[in-house]
Amino acid sequence: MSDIMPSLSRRTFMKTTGALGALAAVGGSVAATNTLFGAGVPQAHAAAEETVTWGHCAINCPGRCSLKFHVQDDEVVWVDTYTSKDAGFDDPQPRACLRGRSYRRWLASPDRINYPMKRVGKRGEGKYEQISWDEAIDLAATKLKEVIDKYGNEAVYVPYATGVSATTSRPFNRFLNLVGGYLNFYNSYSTAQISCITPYMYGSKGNGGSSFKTAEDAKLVLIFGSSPTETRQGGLTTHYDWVHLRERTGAKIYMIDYRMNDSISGHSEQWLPINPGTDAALVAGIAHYLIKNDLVDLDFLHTYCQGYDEETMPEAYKGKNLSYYSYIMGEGYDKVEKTPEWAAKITGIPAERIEELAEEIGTTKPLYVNQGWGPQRRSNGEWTAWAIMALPCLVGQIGLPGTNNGTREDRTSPASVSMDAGKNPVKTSIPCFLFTDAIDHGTEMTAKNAGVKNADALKVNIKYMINYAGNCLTNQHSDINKAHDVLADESKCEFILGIDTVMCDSLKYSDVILPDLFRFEQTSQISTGSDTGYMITGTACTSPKFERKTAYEMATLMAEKFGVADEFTEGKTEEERIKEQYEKAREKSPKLPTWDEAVEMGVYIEEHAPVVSMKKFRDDPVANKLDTPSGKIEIFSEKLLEFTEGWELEADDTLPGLDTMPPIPVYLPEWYGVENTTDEYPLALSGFHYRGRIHSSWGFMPELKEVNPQEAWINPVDAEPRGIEQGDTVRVKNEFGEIELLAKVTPRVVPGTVAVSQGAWHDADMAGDRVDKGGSINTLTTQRPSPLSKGNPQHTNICEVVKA
Ligand SMILES: Nc1nc2c(c(=O)[nH]1)N[C@H]1C(S)=C(S)[C@@H](COP(=O)(O)OP(=O)(O)OC[C@H]3O[C@@H](n4cnc5c(=O)[nH]c(N)nc54)[C@H](O)[C@@H]3O)O[C@H]1N2
Ligand SMILES: Nc1nc2c(c(=O)[nH]1)N[C@H]1C(S)=C(S)[C@@H](COP(=O)(O)OP(=O)(O)OC[C@H]3O[C@@H](n4cnc5c(=O)[nH]c(N)nc54)[C@H](O)[C@@H]3O)O[C@H]1N2
Ligand SMILES: [Mo]
Repeated sequence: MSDIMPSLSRRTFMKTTGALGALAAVGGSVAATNTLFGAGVPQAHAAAEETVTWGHCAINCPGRCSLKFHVQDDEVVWVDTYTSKDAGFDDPQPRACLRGRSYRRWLASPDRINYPMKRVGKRGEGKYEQISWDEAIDLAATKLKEVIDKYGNEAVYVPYATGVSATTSRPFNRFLNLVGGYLNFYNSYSTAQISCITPYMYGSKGNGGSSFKTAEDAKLVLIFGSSPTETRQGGLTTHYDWVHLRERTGAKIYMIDYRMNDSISGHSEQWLPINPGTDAALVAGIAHYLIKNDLVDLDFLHTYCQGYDEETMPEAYKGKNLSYYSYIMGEGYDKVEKTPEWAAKITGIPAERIEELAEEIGTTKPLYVNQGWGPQRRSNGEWTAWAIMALPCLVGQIGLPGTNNGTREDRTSPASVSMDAGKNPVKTSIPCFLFTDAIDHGTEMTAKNAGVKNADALKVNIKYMINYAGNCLTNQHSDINKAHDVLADESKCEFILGIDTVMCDSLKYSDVILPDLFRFEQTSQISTGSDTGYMITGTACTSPKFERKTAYEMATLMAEKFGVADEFTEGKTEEERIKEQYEKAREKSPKLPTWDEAVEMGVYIEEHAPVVSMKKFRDDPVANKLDTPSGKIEIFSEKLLEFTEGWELEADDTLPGLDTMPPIPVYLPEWYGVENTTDEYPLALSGFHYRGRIHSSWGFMPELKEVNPQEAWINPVDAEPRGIEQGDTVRVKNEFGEIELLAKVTPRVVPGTVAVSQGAWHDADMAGDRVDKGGSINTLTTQRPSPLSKGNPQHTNICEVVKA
């Protein structure tokens, strides 16, 4: 570009063609004047100055990239992003992806929510009528008072929701904390299983992974279930680090995935196809080969780890064949030797290939083992994640340059301080995935059967919810048909307040809806990053349109009704709060620019040194003990055994022959997994996060849907006997429901498994046949949680596929 137009920057181009640019923006009025140039041009538009404000994506994407809003006459006329004009060509650039650049379509969409509304149809029907702000807040506050008086604050809940990320994104929690609090949740839908298991193994100190930059020093890179090209999009996220890694490393790379994901397309030799949910079996088969061929690093295992063999078992468990070695060699637990042949049957990877890989793993150093969160968002996810983390331990590839501890890569961001949401007087907490149970039969939920924390049991069912920026009531939760039945029953949850920008499926269950402004329609700040960190400071691109308000204003109005507005605001506007928080961040990190500079530059970039996880522990395991009970890496966890004692599990949650959850990283066959398909539902069905959306966000936009159709990936081996061809409309069904979408017949998915991206907009006649024409995989997922973390096992399903 600079070679062709050396002196004409985009900005000068806009200035010199100002009148023409304005004409394009007001096509209708131009036509009416019947002349393109001269006196006919509407005066106001011809004179319109373009202003540019910075903003950022606030959706739950690791990118949260920079956006530039070009505004004329208080209307956004186009959106672009940080470019090489804002930096040098070689500098890192947090550019937005196509979704971010399409924001103008969303912010000015005919589907945008403009007014407060109240429900006039049944829950889930989506029928609403406009009401005033006064009436809306009055309804929401009156009902909240009633619920608190009748049931107590534990009946109030703010469900998991990730549509807004910024330093002031929890105003409703702050408000509720001032009026007695609400039922807490723990876990996330993103990482319930891996976040639960990792502290048992590494403690909290060994938790983080090594950065991708570190992997540049590796000779072998193994990535289990991660696709940075799809889930780390944007100019300066891990996708960028991934591309660099590819260019710079001399390492061999393998990606282990049940589908050939976009990160390896064009590099098919790097794809190691595996049956979903069976990674722990692959690791066990590799471990067997390593043991048989003296390739394990016994020095490392004996110095740094507990539970590998008898020698490193805790005293009370010696002599019982409970070590990892016993499990692998067929002496403990199930008494089955985990040979590569055994693993081959389960994983679908030939035994010779497993042996070759094991040989490479045993002889190539440094080894960088990394996992995404796909393998753990499953019914056996805690043990799968643990097994993958055990792999680098077996060969001592932890804490050294070029290695990783088997968790996801490190990400660093500039210092930031979030709004103080206050203290919640209610301490009881539930796993976020179990909120529909807590609505339906909360009082039956206990610590032992449902992971209730800080109380033995729930005292009341959930009766009131504030659903702010989330589609997790139905679309992003599981078993949409069951969720619908629970939510549609007004005697269960008595009131739902919904705050969003479009009518997503979950919002249709709201009794009152409030119209929100995007973060780029108000002052906002966010810190994020990957190997490089960045911070974006944005200001309102236009004045608020229609009757939309900020969430901070909405929470203030609710606080007024309860007489706690002064305590809520402390006399501060949201912008004043953001500035105050920013000054605190600058105290932590004095190199941050001043507020005014931050606003002016919009994007602040901070380079970080590569991180080698657990380096200190590797250097000196005595001085830098881990905070596990043994101070070491625990491949056998006594703490897990104790914690789960007396838990009530459904029978097949346990490994055959064990009456508790295994305290070592074994392979557990999944319920609803490849080993548990049925005659009726003979195929496994697994999800993934799609490049076309962030979850359900952007999922309604026709232009993006056209580029990124909703498809069921099916191998030709499975398609052919079903008479299914590329592009056919198919139905995917199981005991929970039925969806309709297009077939993508492709060898990029393993035989026996169907892949459907998560996040499509649910679209079914809920009073009729309930067939979901939107193709949302959550019509087919179960609400049964994974056993230990009580997390969402949304990638573990079985199905049948037929031509529609
Ligand atoms: N474009 C886009 N980006 C996103 C998101 C989005 O919706 N769209 N969501 C964001 C959010 S909130 C999150 S939490 C992250 C999610 O990030 P991840 O959880 O890492 O993403 P997934 O796509 O669920 O899984 C990653 C890969 O694992 C594979 N996989 C699934 N099951 C298995 C298995 O059993 N074994 C193996 N080996 N592989 C398996 C999938 O095919 C996929 O390629 O992404 C973030 N980024
Ligand atoms: N089957 C299956 N289900 C999954 C997953 C999976 O892998 N498989 N992944 C899970 C994961 S990891 C996650 S994080 C969850 C995510 O689930 P959600 O947190 O529900 O994420 P989104 O679907 O993006 O919904 C965000 C909502 O916020 C709204 N929104 C966007 N901007 C604004 C704003 O400025 N203000 C307001 N008020 N609203 C706004 C959007 O319109 C949208 O309705 O989904 C989970 N669900
Ligand atoms: Mo997530």
